[in-house]
Amino acid sequence: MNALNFIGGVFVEAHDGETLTNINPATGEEIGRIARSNKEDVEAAVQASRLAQNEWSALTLLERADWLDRLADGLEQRKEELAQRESKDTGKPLALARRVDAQRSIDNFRFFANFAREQEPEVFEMADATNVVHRKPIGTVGLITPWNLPLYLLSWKVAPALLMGNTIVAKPSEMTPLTANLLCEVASDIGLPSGVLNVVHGYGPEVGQAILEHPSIRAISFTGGTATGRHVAATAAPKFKKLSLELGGKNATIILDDANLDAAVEGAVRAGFTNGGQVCLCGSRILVHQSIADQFTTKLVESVNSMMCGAPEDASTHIGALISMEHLQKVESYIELGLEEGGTVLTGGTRAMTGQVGPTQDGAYLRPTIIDGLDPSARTSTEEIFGPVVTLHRFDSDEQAIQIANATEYGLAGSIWSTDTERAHALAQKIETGIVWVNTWLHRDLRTPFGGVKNSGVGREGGAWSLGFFSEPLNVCIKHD
Ligand code: TXE
Repeated sequence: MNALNFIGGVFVEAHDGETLTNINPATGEEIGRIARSNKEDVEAAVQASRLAQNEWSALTLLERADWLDRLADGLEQRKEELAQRESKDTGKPLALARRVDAQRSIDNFRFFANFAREQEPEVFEMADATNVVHRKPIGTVGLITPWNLPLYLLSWKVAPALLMGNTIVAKPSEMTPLTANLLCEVASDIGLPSGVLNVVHGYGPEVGQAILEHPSIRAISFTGGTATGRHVAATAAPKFKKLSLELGGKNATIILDDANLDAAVEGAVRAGFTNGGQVCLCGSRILVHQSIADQFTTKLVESVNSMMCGAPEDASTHIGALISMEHLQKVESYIELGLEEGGTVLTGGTRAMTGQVGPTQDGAYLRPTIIDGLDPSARTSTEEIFGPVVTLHRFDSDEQAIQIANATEYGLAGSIWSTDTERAHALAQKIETGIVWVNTWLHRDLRTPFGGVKNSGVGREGGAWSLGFFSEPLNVCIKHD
């Protein structure tokens, strides 16, 4: 299955006819070829978007909301194919691709369509004047997205960007192109006006960089690694482009002394190992109160040992393949580092699938891993690993838990487990982060702000925050006669 560019409503090869290989990380097999684009392709996409801009932004908010519903309907009809493509592209369990990636991609379009219908005019009355705020389109916006939740994260940006009257030049990760193209196929089938949505594939430094630099692209919404995010900001900021950066995380799962132990273990495992730990929101550091640490650790190891590491299409698989062999090696290097820094591997750390003795030759498999005994300031405890690896830390007081939670350069998410929700809510406000879940994890109300602080990014998306980012407010103040 190849991935061509989608420009001006048609699927086309890259300008230079170049392609790159798409690998299924669960088998090591080539899935197909991907258009390897460059700035010529970005230029063509921008031109197509500009031709479509006036007609698209002339529609009303409600007319564009209807288009979002049509996109959701089209994805719904192809939901199983969406999940299959996502699982093949990423190596993630098919069941997870169905439950999370496919469902949330559809929900993203439906949510913003309905959210638009709830919007009230923004009018501010003065004694002698009326102020009316108009939310105008930015124009052509650039969307650059990563490989861990490919269409889930791309649709999270496409939906509000289209809703607010913008046209799009999007670049998915070069490792996961397939579901972006499924969205384009749906767009084509429903007759979305040509040039409104354009997708160009290829390497970040070649295509992504061209998007960052293009003078007609006036806003960039980026999700990816902090290092790349730093480069994105450095390139786009001097050009005064609007920027939304959703970057890495090293989130703390904090288990207080009064937590419901079974619920906390289940929550910590979900937060730590969902999608093989390849979610920026994952709870990759587990902080547990000294008084319950031994009991908790025993249950945690038992629960992690029961996780099935296996082929994505196997219904019993909890942990599929990681995104690539290179990424697997990066994750393994952190396990090595953890041992060098004085940690102890309580379970995992091997390449075998469940029930298998030797390493799995062709797939990027790694058993879920717990490293105990590390100093909270160790590199393994503070740098983003982005794999099925958690570090375990003990604390004696709430204050110490907060101190450890805040002791990284990141600040994206986290969770607190306690039977006293008031105590947990008060503690949550002391964590330097963007989102804290209490007695749950990844429980999402799409109206709420999503994003982080420090090296986890700049800005928020979600509900009104997305409508705000993807529009330029114009205030008209009318003096009463
Ligand atoms: O991200 P990248 P990758 C973290 C995680 C992971 C690391 C790298 O730690 O190990 O980031 O992952 C495009 N100009 N997260 O390689 O490199 C690139 O092609 C413009 C956290 O996926 O940031 C891709 O489309 N664009 C993250 C997108 O940026 C460039 C989820 C993200 O790639 C570019 C994924 C450039 N110079 C990884 N270089 C999260 N917050 O969820 C690359 N790109």
